[in-house]
Amino acid sequence: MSRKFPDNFMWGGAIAANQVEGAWNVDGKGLSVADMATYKPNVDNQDYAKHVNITSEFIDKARKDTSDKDYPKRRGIDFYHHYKEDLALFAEMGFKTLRLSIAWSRIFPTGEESEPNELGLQFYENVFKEMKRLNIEPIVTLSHYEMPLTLSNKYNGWVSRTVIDDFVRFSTACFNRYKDYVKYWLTFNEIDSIHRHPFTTAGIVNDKLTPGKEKQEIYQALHHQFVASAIVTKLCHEIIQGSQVGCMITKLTTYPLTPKPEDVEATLKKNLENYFYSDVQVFGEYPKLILSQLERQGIHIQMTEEELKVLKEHTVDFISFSYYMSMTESVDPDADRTPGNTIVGVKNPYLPATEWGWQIDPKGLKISLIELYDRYKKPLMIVENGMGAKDVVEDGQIHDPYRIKYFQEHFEQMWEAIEEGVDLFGYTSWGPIDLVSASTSQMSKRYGFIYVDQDDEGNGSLERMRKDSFYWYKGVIENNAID
Ligand code: BGP
Repeated sequence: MSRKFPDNFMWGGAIAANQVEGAWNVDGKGLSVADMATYKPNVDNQDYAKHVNITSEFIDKARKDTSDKDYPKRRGIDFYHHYKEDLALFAEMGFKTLRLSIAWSRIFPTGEESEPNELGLQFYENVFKEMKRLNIEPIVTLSHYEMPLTLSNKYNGWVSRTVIDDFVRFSTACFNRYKDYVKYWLTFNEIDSIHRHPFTTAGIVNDKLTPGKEKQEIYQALHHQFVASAIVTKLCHEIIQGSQVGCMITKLTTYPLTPKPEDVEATLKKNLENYFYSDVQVFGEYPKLILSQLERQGIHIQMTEEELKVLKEHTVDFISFSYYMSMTESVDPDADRTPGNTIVGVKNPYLPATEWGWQIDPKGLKISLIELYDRYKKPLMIVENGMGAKDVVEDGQIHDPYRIKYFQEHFEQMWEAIEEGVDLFGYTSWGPIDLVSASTSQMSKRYGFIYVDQDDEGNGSLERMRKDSFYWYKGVIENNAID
């Protein structure tokens, strides 16, 4: 049976500047937190705790490595110089859209300049022009796990309100320059992940937080991001006619491990927390239960009347999210807890997992779509989904049936959700071309339909090769249907 997707369904892929571009010090680019956080594969950042709690000492060490000329391919697959080739491959697969991000530190190297860096602006303009020529609609994330390192050093990133103005200046420069090319914008990638890795998401250095006030300051930083997001949503609508702005959250649909009421209650609380981030951006206000929960923990976010007004008046047009796995909750302290990325949850006995412990749950995607649509009644877009796996090259070919199976099963659930009435207008797989993993900096954790010849240490020819899944995805897009 062939299952058709709606006409004009936006099929494509998603990448992030700091995971593909490389060229970290080219054409005036400043250092960004991403250049520090996961600066070298298989070294310090293998330790989750270090990844999450970045210290000043860690940054100093990373900064020294940054000046190491022997590490030219650092952080990426040199998309900066290969973008035409890569876009051509995406076009060959029939991509209708590509989600990509702009490196803030290419446009404002320290974040504090009054004028943008022309060479940085030009790079993305070239990319968008090429995409236009290939009929690939861009979806642009303004902040995907990075910001200028200077802002992190000086202000401890988003902890300071000052950064809102810097972000608004950066976003305005982007809107003005790219208004003829970009209609779809996302403000912050996985805004909820500030608690999981505050450095990459918000430039927060652990030892610069005030002792005893760590949580308070992280929530304050999050509030500043919410406000910045609302302000730039307003500006985007004003500057770019017909523009559409979305929020972007990590969808972590959570199931109770058992029907025991205590497990169900714990799950309910988890899900309230999960919805908090999109609630603020879609409904324009903080959920009362979350505020009360924070108050009970002694956390008082400072918010002005004016900020609350901006939040209320400038909500998003659509909801986008990443979906890699579902979560399971239990009050039993002995329940089996599996590490997955920087998220630790209870192991669901019904689900298989990837090599990195991420539990694969296609049905969870359908559940997520239904939950989100029922709650918000706004168009949805899946902007990240995929499976990290180790691929093997045999006689110049890459057979990846596991990846095809993963996507096929997720697409079936998307189709069912649409059939049941969910307004899902697009899908971008994560990492349509192999790129550097955010949590591990490994190259060998591959997501792509396109293989890139580069190992964990940055060695390799950077040659691009089509995997079996490349032809499979091309077929899906061509038919706008799955078999
Ligand atoms: C998301 C991030 C992406 C991406 C993805 C896969 O949370 O938005 O940047 O990296 O996870 O994660 P990883 O690269 O750690 O496998």
